[in-house]
Amino acid sequence: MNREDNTREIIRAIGASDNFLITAHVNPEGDSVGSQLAMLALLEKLGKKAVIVNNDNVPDNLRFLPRAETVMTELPDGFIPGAVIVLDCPVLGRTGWVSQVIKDHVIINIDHHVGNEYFGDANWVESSASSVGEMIHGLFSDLGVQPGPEEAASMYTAIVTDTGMFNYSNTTARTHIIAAELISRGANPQQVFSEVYEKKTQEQVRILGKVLSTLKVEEDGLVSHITLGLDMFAGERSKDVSTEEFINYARAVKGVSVAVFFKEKPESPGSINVSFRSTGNMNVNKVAAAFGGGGHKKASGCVLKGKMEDAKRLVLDEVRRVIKEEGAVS
Ligand SMILES: [Mn+2]
Repeated sequence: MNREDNTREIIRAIGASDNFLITAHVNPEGDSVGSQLAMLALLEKLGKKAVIVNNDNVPDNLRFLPRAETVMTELPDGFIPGAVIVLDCPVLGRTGWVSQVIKDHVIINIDHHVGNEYFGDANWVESSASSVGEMIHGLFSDLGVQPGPEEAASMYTAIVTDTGMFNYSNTTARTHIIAAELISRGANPQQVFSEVYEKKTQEQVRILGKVLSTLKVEEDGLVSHITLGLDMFAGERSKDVSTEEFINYARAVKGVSVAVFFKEKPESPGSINVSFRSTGNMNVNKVAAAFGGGGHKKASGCVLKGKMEDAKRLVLDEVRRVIKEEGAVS
């Protein structure tokens, strides 16, 4: 199916319901939250009702987004959606507990991950899109709805965060054209940059320091990894620390092809979150998939239950195996 067929299917499915539940993947980041808020506004402009329900809270650095305070982590009492819109999720299970309550509803799946499982009743998967935010921007155009300054800010944030501030290989001329249009509609690049990247808490900077000191580089310089352990939060007043960008430091080491970040956080002890970044030809989606996770060729993640040391051993063994198989170069 081409893009028109896909969006037509989505537009038909949106037209068939009056109230929606919008959800996205666990540990939502800029693209998930930004595209959810833009979708919420779009539905309301179409005269429909919608709520956003996620497995986890909106992270601190995204709470500046207009209406971020309306995002819930529980189903509103007695709420029965006509349809559920799942954004930025390659598999339904990535929505966390939410997957259990939505699985028997009409599902509209909008995503840009390679390997999306087309789990929806209507599916629109565009792996060449930089972000779901970019896709929602297209939906505004297709439906003839003008984004206001609030939605423009949300979609701009989605694009900025998923492209690493227009630096990753998913950044295209089209991405910049859309970003320019969103700025002309009221998105403020200086505000987005400052809120998303420059308001670090002292706890965040101290924990970053501890995490960086764990850096290891192995396999002739091809693999780097860093670790965040529960013990690193000892003595810190706040344990609510955004660690999403820490992996960029491991990724920035010269010569590295694959960077891995192992995290065990106070809110989920016994759960080891693993993030992968690839700078070269290696497909880290394969590594994450071996542990039930997923993502993109160059950015992916998975969760392992158990002890940190066991998770590290299993994951690094798999990284080595995939490197051998694919002949990684940085
Ligand atoms: Mn995304």
